[in-house]
Amino acid sequence: MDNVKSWGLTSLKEIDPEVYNLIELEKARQWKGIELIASENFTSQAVMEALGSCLTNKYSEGLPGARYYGGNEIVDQVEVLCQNRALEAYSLDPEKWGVNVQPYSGSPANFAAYTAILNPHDRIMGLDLPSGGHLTHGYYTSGGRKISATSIYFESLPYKVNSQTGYIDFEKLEEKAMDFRPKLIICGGSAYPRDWDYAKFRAIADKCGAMLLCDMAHISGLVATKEAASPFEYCEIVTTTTHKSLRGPRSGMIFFRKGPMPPKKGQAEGAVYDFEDRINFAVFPSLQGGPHNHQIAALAVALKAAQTPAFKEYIKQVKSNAVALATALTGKGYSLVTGGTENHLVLWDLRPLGLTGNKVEKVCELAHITLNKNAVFGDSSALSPGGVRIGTPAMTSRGLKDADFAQVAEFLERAVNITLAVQKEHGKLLKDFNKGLEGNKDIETLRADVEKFASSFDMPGFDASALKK
Ligand code: DSN
Repeated sequence: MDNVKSWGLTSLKEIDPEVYNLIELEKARQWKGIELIASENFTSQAVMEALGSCLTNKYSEGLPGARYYGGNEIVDQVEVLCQNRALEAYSLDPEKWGVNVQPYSGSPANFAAYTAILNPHDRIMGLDLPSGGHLTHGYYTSGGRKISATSIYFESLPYKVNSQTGYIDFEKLEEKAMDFRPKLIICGGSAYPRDWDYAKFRAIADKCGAMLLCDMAHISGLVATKEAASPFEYCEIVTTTTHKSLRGPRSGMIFFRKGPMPPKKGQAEGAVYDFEDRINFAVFPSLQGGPHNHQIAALAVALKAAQTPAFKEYIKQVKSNAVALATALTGKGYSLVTGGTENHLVLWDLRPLGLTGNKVEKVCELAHITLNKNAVFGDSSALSPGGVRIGTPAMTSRGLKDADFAQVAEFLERAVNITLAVQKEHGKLLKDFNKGLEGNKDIETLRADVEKFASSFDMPGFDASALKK
């Protein structure tokens, strides 16, 4: 057997150069490119230190003070600290709200919340994926194929955005909800560029007798800094990931109401919310095993940072950059869903140009700009959608300001023009189109300009100067 020093105290570079080199390559990719995926961000060195800590070694099934293994006296403190910071970050009264910080990420958090409050085949309504919703809010295809476990285990009926305006169609939602009588309405989405009118959702939920859950994953940094409306005022449950605009590690949280329920007709006097035990039990033992304590510690670090004035400034800049990008793109005559943005993303409708999101995504990728194809309302296929989603959180973390996002819009315009030219010359069929990308000089020039621009900005999380050598 190797001694501990040789297998357990030797650097990654020495032990496994293959993985080490791949990580170095990924660092260079992140540093040299323009990262516009709306759900991504660059987290801090402090968060990464916690993620790479010895906390990964510990099993701790259960909750602080009630674990199934010994040796959790420190891990208990980590989790309680994280819980407290989570409530503080969203200005929640611990008498009225609790939080479970153990979900491994957003999709498990959502499924745990559903498991806690629904029975199999209960009815739910979430924003349709092509309208900007999320898979876990109950997606099935137009052909009826159930894609998400949420639609496999529960009966799901989506609501949509208005096809003219791109805003949530509340009238139709209400009409559908009154017929369908869901037990749960889910608000929140992955590609919705506007703020959420939670009061309207609440009114509809009350009218049809549903609970209201918000998945605030995309905007959790905006909500923490009060730069977006708060779902906590109106929802019974709020779920989130923690690595998007919140800029933490990859993880998830479920917030739930506790204490007395507000009096309501037909409700027993003195009724109290019973989510706490049900949600904790759904997370463990129903769905998960041991919590990822390194993630929980890293999340505590991010939640501390999220309460600083500097983070508030950051989120304001995220929004301002999104407006700058939207203004530049619409100024060039391009079409954005809802005509603009109130949060951290824009949804660019490429159909008026005769392009698909796939092609623009591909050209951008070759030019070292990362964004994703995205359905826009009216699209029938999520696999060949008519738009791209563009987010500002990651590049704002690198210090980009409004004028820099106007420059990003210039790069995007060049990418779109290249896509149009290649499509004109080689045709729409993907295999023909792809031929026009091989050795394309305009893409090479754009890539060089993009890399020069992106690598002039600071890089959080790791020392990019080492990559310059
Ligand atoms: N994959 C995330 C997004 O891009 O929005 C959501 O889970």
